[in-house]
This record gives sequence, C-alpha cells and structure tokens, in this order.
Amino acid sequence: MKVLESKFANGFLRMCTDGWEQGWHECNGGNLSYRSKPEELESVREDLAEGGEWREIGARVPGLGGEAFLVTGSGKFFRNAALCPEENVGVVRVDPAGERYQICWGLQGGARPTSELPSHLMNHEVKKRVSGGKHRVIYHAHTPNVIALTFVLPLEDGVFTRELWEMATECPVVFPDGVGVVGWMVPGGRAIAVETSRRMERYDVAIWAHHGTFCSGEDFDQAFGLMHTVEKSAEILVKVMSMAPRKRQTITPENFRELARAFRVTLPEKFLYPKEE
Ligand code: 2HA
Ligand code: ZN
Repeated sequence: MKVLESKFANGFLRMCTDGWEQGWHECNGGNLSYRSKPEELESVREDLAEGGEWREIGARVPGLGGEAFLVTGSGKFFRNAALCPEENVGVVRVDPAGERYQICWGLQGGARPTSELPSHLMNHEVKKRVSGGKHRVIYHAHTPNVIALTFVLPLEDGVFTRELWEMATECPVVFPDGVGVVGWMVPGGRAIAVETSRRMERYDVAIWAHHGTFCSGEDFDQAFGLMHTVEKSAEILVKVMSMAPRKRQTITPENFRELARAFRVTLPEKFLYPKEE
C-alpha cells in the first residue's frame, strides 16, 4: 500500500489539520512526529525509497537505531500538510547508531525534517524507554494561553502543574504526573532538546517559556487531547487572572486527594502544598 493510504499517515494529517484549526500553528509554527510500528512500515514498504543520503540528526539517539518516523517538514505549514502531504511531511529512518537519518518518503523538493528533530527524537528516545515502547507521538504547538502564562507565573514545574490542575476538575486525571517547564532557550538545537527530554523522563508535557508546548502520547488522540486539555486549562487561568487578582474559591489539596481516590490516579503530594489564596 501507499503511505497516503495508511491509517497512521491519515491520523497524522488529521492531527495537523486539527492543530491548525485550533490556531496553534501560525506560519511554520509547531511540529509533529510519529514513531511507526514495524508492521505499519512493512505495509508501505513498496512506497519507500532506499539509498537516500544520510544526514546528521544533531543529537545522539541510540535507543532509536533503525526506527522510522513520520515527521513534519522544516519551514512547512501545518495548514498545508493534508493538502499536499508529499511536500510537507516525510518518513525518515534513523541509522543503527542513532546519529543520522535518511528520507524514505515525502519531503519532496529538497525539504528537510522539522528544525526541532533533535528535540523530537530525544523525547521519543526517553518516552520509548519509560513507557515500555507505548508512546509513539511527540507534538509541539504554539499554544497562546500557555505561552501567555510563562510571562506571569514563576517558571516552576510545581506552580504550573498546580495552577493548571486547579482550572478544571479533570485536568489532574488527564495529566496526573504534572507538567515540566523549560526556561527560555534558543530553539532548534541539541541544548533545548536535552532540557526537554529531561522533563519527559517524569512528565508527558514540557512547556517552553515564551514559545509553546511539547506533549507525548501513545497515539494521536492521546497526544492531541493532552495538548488541548493543557491549553484549555491555561485559557481558563488567563480568564481568571484577568477577572480578579485572587481566586475567591478553588479546588483544594483535600479535593485533589478525593479526586485521586475516586479516579484511581496517583497525584504527587509535592504538588498539593498548602497555598494562601
Ligand atoms: O517553526 O515551532 O520551534 C517551527 C517551530 C520551532
Ligand atoms: Zn516552536
């Protein structure tokens, strides 16, 4: 079968369109990658090219040696992904050492994989290990309300986690481990990839100050749903902070403990510290 007939490519393209429609992907903002399953790759083998040039990833990911990924292209617009997939997205294979990649499909016209390939692949390497191979999707979006909060909240994992949890009752059920925060850094290289992948050891969400959000998930629904939940929670917080300097009432640490019992999730006690509101 052709790559564009496959379920995974269609799920990927649908997610690009969904993200664009949310307003998270101005110009070439944001990027998406999917670690394909061996049987998925096998099903589209007839459509994959062999012998492409090997290029440096810009990071070392030995845990991903031999894996193949569907990725968005550098400088490409999410808005165009589903309209012309061959030019805007591509399949890349990682060499056995995890140092170089080769384009096997798409990215036509000399396009390259996303400028955030080091962050995507380092995140995939961590998530593959800590999830026992279950996580396959890494998604980066320019989420406006999360970005706005990085100008006014302290850039601390605990503060962002607790404030976002408080904004909607089901947030702690969707991201019980919390969120990590990375201070401002130059995007597109190894240094920000190292910092982000450190957060991914513990969390499924990493916020880049004054830039956007990275999410990891087992599939497209999970990764998109997580991004959507975090950004919606941030939107509520922006509204609350805009209406009043202090919350009149909120979800309390004891409420969170009750919720954790009812929904059978573990919420780290370090995020349930007493606060003066
Ligand atoms: O332009 O989002 O972080 C793509 C990006 C870089
Ligand atoms: Zn970005």
